[in-house]
Amino acid sequence: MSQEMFDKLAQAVIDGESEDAEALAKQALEQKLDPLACITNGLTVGIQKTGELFASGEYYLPELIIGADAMKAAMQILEPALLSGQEREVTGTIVIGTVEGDLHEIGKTLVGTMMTANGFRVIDLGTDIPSADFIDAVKESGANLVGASALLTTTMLQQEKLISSLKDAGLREQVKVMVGGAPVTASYAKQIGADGYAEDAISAVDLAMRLIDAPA
Ligand code: B1M
Repeated sequence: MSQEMFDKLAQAVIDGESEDAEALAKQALEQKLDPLACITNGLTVGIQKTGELFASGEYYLPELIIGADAMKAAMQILEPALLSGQEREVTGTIVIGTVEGDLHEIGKTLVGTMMTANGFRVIDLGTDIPSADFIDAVKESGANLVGASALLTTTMLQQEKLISSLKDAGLREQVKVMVGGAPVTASYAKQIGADGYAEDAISAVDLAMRLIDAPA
């Protein structure tokens, strides 16, 4: 039954049907399906397919936009359910954002939600965030982690810029920097001097725990 729901959620995103996506997300919670599985095995499959159709020229930008809107509509229902089981508190504060020039928010927001669900204090700056804003937020919050998301091959260069800006601001020793996003790899993270790379929201939480030596 869960696979059927995952397929329906994926299709609602591919079709850009926000109302269907929202209604299905509500049904999924009523059926006690795991909200993270609905996001990973349903919505994410749908948005990836949408991206493939865009890349192959079958979909244009409007379809990409309405697909993302449908995904966000369902996430608004599912994400609060991810937070409901929160029990532990860790001593981590993370400033997270999507780097300058990049408007992709869904993955970054999911990472932020999973970090919150696992006891981190999350300061989510949003998208298209210049390095200077990350730095101001680290200074204001005393964060010990910075998370930078990038979805474009052009904007992943901003992750490197952020790391040098943190060095220039004298903050590099204070924070561990983690990077992620579809085009980012572990070797790229190493090359730019990040402390770690995570490929999805669950591994981002594990990585953050390791980086600040929090008990598992
Ligand atoms: Co864009 N887009 N997009 N897009 N878009 C991609 C990235 C693309 C691969 C599509 C394609 O061609 N197949 C392509 C990039 C090509 C490249 O760079 N080589 C692309 C393009 C070209 C563009 C535009 C340039 C299109 C145009 O205007 N002609 C434009 C750029 C705008 C800009 O940013 N300046 C653009 C715009 C958009 C929309 C606005 C329409 C929309 C985003 C809407 C929104 O976010 N509100 C959009 C979408 C939806 C996509 C795809 C289809 C899906 C992205 C997504 O939300 N995935 C994407 C194709 C793809 O990625 N396969 C595509 C779901 C999400 C859960 O996954 O974001 O990967 P993801 O996050 C994951 C992991 O990566 C990881 O954990 C998350 C959860 O598992 N992760 C982290 C992410 N951040 C992390 C941070 C961490 C750790 C892990 O630590 C800090």
